[in-house]
Amino acid sequence: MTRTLSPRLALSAAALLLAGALTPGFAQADAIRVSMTVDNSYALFLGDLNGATSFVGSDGNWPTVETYNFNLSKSAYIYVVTASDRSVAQGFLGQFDNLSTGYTFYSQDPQWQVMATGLGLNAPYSGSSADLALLSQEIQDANAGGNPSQGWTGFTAGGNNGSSPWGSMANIDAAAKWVWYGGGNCDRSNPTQGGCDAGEWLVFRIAVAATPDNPNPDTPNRVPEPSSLALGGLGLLMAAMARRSKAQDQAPASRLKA
Ligand SMILES: [Ca+2]
Ligand SMILES: [Ca+2]
Repeated sequence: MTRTLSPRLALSAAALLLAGALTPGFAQADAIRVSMTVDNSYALFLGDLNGATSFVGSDGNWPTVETYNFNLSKSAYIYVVTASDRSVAQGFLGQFDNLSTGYTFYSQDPQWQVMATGLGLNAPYSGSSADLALLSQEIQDANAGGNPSQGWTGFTAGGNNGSSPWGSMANIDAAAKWVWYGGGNCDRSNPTQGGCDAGEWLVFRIAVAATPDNPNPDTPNRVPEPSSLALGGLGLLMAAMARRSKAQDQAPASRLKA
């Protein structure tokens, strides 16, 4: 005896699946909280392997830490566009908490990649279609091994949160380190110190599905490691960013130039 699903029942099941997948906060998307700052400025985007699809926020004041919350699927990427003033110091400092799994990682975790566009000023710092297109084009160029950094490469870690000239940044663990790209005329051993141009603007990125054993899950030779997702992401669709909490922390009492 054979049984077939009635057309009506099949349609209902499909509709339910679709509704679940499209609902923000869908149970399998992970809630991520990011607290970060950049010396001197950044824009935070979400996207996939081949481009940026949504703008989260930006800031150009290094003494403040900004906190953002959003839900991400396993296939998502976080992109951080950065630029400096080529003066005193430069760096990206951040803490990323997966509120769904309790996993925390920092700006210096090895799953991060960085690339230098060499385009200079006018980095994409908004959610305009032109900025999303520009960033996506540079991402695709880097995916193909282009740009001054010859594709995505490694960053160089500098001092911990609390180190000079910045001092301690609120809402970020002391274990987090300032990082930058050791390109251009920067000190290769510690590009966060001394004003320099690493081939800006730069783009940092991390795959939600990245793990310490498999930092680049979408590269052709990947070996899937589904058991220990760095962000623990299990969602099917990016549920997009939710809100930027204005928990902008106070600047240190003495505002050093950096
Ligand atoms: Ca800031
Ligand atoms: Ca600077």
